[in-house]
Amino acid sequence: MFLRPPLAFFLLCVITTSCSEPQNCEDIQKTYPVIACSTPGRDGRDGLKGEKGEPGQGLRGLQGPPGKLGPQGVKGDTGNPGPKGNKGDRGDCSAMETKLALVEQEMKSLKSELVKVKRVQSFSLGNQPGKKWYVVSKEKMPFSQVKALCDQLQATVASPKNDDENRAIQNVINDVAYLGITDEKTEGQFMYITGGSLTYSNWKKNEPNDYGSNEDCTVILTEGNWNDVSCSVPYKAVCEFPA
Ligand code: MAN
Ligand code: CA
Ligand code: CA
Repeated sequence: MFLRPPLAFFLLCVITTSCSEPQNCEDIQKTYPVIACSTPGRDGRDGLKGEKGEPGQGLRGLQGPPGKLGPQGVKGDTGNPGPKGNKGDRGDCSAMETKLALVEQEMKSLKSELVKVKRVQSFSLGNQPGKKWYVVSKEKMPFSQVKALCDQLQATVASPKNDDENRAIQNVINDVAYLGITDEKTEGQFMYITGGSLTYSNWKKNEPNDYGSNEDCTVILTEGNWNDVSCSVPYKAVCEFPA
């Protein structure tokens, strides 16, 4: 069956316009009256990307294995000290106490022995209570040895500070003996070897004379007066002990 051309054209237009925009169709119709209304247009450009969709409704997968151990962290600050502990038990001190009592008894006995020994010694040396006392050596020796000897006895080389002390020394010596007085530091300036300038002297007439420019030590003569002598010549030692 063949439709007549004007009817066929009309039907074609009706079919094509029903599935496309009327404006486009009219435009195309104006330019291409037959072809334009019967051919679909080309696809347009892709639109902008849509927003992310909601998570799916499917089942959640199983939890994976734990990850690797991380690196060690930085050491923290020192904590506060803990509370003080309770006092411990009293140990067994009985053995120690017995020993202590024994030591105390021995100390008491030694002290009374020492009192006796000191009394005998004082009597034999002719010591006077409250006064310095002196011990004389048997041997003669240079001044350096005299100092060492008195040091060893925890004493000093005798240094009379007044007539009374000078006489006490004179009374114990039976020969010339060194005193703890020299001018080794500054020639002509006699001083105590323990320090300080002389506060008392008993020089023999015309002494000190620094004979041979080599006399820096002092001796006490048996008469009780003093002479400056060479420190290397041997004389007796007199050591002095406090009262
Ligand atoms: C004489 C005097 C003293 C001197 C001695 C030295 O006795 O000159 O001053 O110290 O000789 O041996
Ligand atoms: Ca001198
Ligand atoms: Ca002299």
